Amino acid sequence: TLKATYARRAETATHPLTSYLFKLMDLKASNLCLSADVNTARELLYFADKIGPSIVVLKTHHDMVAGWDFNPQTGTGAKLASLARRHGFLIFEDRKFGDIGNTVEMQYVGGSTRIIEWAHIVNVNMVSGKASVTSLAKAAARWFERYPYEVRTSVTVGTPTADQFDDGDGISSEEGKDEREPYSTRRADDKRKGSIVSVTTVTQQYEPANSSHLTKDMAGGDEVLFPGIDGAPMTRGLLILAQMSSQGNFMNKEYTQACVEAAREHRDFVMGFVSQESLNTEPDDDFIHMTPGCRLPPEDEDQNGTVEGDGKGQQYNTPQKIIAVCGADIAIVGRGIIKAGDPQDEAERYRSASWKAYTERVR
Ligand code: UP6
Repeated sequence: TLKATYARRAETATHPLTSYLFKLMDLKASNLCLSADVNTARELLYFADKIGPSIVVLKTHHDMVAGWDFNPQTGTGAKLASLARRHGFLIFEDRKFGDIGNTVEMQYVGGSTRIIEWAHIVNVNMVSGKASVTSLAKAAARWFERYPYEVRTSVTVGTPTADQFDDGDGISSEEGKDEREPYSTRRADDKRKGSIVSVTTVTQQYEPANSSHLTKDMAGGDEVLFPGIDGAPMTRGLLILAQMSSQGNFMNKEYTQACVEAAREHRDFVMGFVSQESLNTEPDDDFIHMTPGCRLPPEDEDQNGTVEGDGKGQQYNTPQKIIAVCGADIAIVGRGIIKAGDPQDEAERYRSASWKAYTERVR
């Protein structure tokens, strides 16, 4: 796959979000992700807007941001989503989920930030085992099942009549009614009471928490999208953290291989990896790879020279090395851009260096 163009891979990718991302990359001539590691929501939105035109992915660490507005319709997540539509990029929350399956599920869909509502992509630190991947996949599927409809169930208590018998799920229901339920309504103790006689299920359209994630038609389409492309498909994707950039990290070959296996087992949800090189080895592998630990030497130095670490364990490679030599698809750059005198100019310098490395690779 190293020689395949992004345009070609957009046509063949299994995951709709990966396909969309490759399309964006081709259209914007960008394989750059900004790691917007800032302390305030104000700065985050500022960078998303200013650097948006140069990037295809905006990576966030929402838990380092002060002043995050949790309002699902007008808050920081919704604003980011709206900027993503305007400039044409995907939002990647670098949450590195790393707990047991049940916990990561709850962290993904719940809490006050409700990551699943505004982040197209999240990632997992698979140290706890493959179950964390399965659980996130299930959580996303379940979230979509009730989207964009909310099913309200009202339960009547009384003495059951013959035709109101339990159909096996512990709750008797009127025939022909939609029985999908929000997770909160079906409780274990309902089962034990045994006195529920009817369940009226009302399938009702509800205003999605973050309508800016919807495709143009569904959302009413008043925003300017990046010319030539529609809004992102209504789906969610996962990246597995398979290799790290930091010195002395414990992700050895065997561990990385287990990450690849987990990805292959969940092709409908796993888009690819955060890694230091391409991990596509089998003919069926069409995963996307994003690589952090990226920095360019100062403008007046050899652009393919080496770059020093940050003194806190971070190690850096040039876009040339990451994209052309190691075969990653997207270079992730944080401080290289954020801390520059002119971040907008610097983002363009990174975009063009990364794109040049890609064109060399596929040539
Ligand atoms: N990141 C790494 N290395 C990894 C995985 N993730 O650096 O292996 C993340 C960091 C940070 C960004 O959490 O957000 O990528 C890199 O930032 P920098 O470019 O400022 O070093």
